[in-house]
Amino acid sequence: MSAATHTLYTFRRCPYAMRARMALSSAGVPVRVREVVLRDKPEAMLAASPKGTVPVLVAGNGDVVDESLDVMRWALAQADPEGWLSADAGTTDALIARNDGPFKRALDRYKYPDRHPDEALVPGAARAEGRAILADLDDRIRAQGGQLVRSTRSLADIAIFPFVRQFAHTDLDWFLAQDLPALQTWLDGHKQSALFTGIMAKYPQWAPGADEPLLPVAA
Ligand SMILES: N[C@@H](CCC(=O)N[C@@H](CS)C(=O)NCC(=O)O)C(=O)O
Repeated sequence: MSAATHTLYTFRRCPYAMRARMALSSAGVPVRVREVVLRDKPEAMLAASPKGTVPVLVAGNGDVVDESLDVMRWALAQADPEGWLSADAGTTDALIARNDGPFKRALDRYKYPDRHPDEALVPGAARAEGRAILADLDDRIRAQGGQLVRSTRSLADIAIFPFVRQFAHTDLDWFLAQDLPALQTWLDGHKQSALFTGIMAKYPQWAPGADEPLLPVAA
């Protein structure tokens, strides 16, 4: 077994952590996984990154990378076997910014309307806002022949797919009834990919001294 020098604080169901794990797995970077429970964050994680969000990567040289997109880029800078970083950068950045901004905002209000008591939420408005973005993604995937920026997966697909998955699963019957066939096929493909199923392995909560399994490396 290769000695892993890097540590990742992660939470299995967090979409930000998912995209970081997928990039690390694709790059084949040896990383030891520390599964976090968000209401019981380990002191070592907070010492490394006091802002208290996952994912947090602590590199072997002591560098701390605590934004998911930075973790993705850090991983791909070491190895990028599918050329995820070579897809058009302007399109990639714009798609990710819209995902992390307006789409995430709509997702939160659609999935957790009770968490926004100060806002007069119009029923159905958040879902409609999200759907408009999904319709644009559907058009793009059709135009590109399979993925968001080109025919094969790249940084934008991996950064965005965990959020689309969460939106779809909020009411899967509704999602599947929408006329978004290219997006539905795209989502299904990512959900079934070896890359995704590999990084969704379940681990018990980490505590100091506990096992630190290696993140699976994509074949
Ligand atoms: N901008 C951050 C966002 C990460 C984030 O918000 N993660 C959530 C979980 S999905 C979190 O850790 N929230 C802190 C908490 O719930 O205590 C990134 O891209 O890494």
